[in-house]
Amino acid sequence: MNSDTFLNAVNTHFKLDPADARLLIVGLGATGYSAAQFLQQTPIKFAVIDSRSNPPQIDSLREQMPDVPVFSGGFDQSAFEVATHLLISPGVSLNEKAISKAVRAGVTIISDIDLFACATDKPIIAITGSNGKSTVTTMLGDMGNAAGYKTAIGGNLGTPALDLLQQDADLYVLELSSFQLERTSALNAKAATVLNLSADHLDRHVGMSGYAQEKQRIFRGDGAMILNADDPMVMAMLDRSRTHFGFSVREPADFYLKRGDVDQLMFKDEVLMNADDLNLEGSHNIANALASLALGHAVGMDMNAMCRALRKFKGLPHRMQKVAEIRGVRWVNDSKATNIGACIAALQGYDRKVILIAGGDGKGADMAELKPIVQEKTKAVVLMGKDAQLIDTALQNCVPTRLAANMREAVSIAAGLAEAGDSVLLSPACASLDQYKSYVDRGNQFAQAVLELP
Ligand code: UMA
Ligand code: ADP
Repeated sequence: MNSDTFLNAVNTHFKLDPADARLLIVGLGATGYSAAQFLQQTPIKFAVIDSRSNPPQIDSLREQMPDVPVFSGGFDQSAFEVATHLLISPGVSLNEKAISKAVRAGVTIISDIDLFACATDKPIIAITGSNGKSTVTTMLGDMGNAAGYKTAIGGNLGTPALDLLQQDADLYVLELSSFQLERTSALNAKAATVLNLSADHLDRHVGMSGYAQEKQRIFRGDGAMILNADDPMVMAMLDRSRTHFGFSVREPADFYLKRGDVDQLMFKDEVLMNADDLNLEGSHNIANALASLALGHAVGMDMNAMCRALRKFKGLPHRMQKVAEIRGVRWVNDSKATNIGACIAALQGYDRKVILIAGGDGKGADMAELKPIVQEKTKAVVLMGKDAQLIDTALQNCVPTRLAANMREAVSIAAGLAEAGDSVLLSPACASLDQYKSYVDRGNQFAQAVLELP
């Protein structure tokens, strides 16, 4: 797309005219840096601010864009006062005092996703939900490429959306978090989905309804809606006047799992493939495959090519990943389970007894929701991290619990409890940042502790 078309689009959506606009990028992480690099190629004037004294990209930014004003070490109100538009990184809450004050004074909020949407005329597939986003985004990338589209994948997955514009793609697949969506208004995806809704990030959103409302923003525009027919909160978002497809692992839908001697993935009356041909654990991954097929179908991908890609898909690391089988005990790393919904989905897939390792930062969720499935599927729970005590209280009178100071101790306690035929599952239901650099670090420490067991 040429620069005039982009400038017209931002002017139409956000009254952003380079002649008088002053844009402030709030946050200098991956998102802020990608926005600065993108804006540097346009006539739009901008500055950058970060509350951290040494934000991750400050040296590169100063070196590459010496003329761009950069403020760090706090949200200085004066920087906000001259801004007409704020591009706010997802890690920064809209409730920050300086931001609320600027909004009251009439400043316009935009996101990197808005700039991206204004900068491309290629089709976009947009994916959100409490769980499964990264898996479905990656599946669609593989499917798109198998179906002959040059497909670029990113967003919350890791590569900021604006960086994807450097790739010569003819289809973009974006994973979007509730934080990205709450500050995005110009996206009009050709196909979009909310995969599921369960409690997450309730420390940043106003209850479940606030969280659901942010997720629903993914359906702005007039593209196809792909909805989880098994999730009433998602189905409540359906607009029947639009093209829509449902997916279900429980009952017939546009895309669904037909149970029988051989379970099959179906599109209406057509058999697409056997469920066993997916190399993935758990019925939640069948739901992910069905959602991916529906999204791909909505943008015109060939069904056979999509199924071919699904058969080859091996799953992502730190999601139900088998680490080892030691003396009949299977050790599974599901460190990416950073909320209750993911932990419940993980446990649901088990038909043998599990010793669950959980805990970390619960982000304000009600841990008592874990109680029924923990009672049904686990033998014992080993807890660690900031909210260990809180989860322990929530699981009272359920199964035996033990507290561990760190991963090595958690693994050693679990090894002492497990007998041949059991599984030990790290599926924390919590964020990792209280004790680890990331969920990847947490998963790696788990795998290392398991492999070093005597
Ligand atoms: N921060 C400050 N002050 C600032 C700016 C940020 O303290 O002025 C802190 C934030 O509170 C946060 C951290 O810095 O703890 C990073 O925030 P950021 O907005 O700078 O993050 P980016 O580096 O831009 O990365 C973001 C997404 N991060 C978050 O939403 C926290 C990345 O998702 C995403 O891959 C990237 O944009 C590209 O789109 C990560 C994530 O954890 C994987 N997402 C959450 C999740 O999946 O649960 C939502
Ligand atoms: P996200 O990007 O939404 O965090 P991931 O694909 O990274 O999703 O998976 C995160 C966690 O959720 C993992 O623990 C995974 O096993 C679990 N999970 C994946 N898909 C689903 C689903 N459809 N429903 C519930 N849990 C899921």
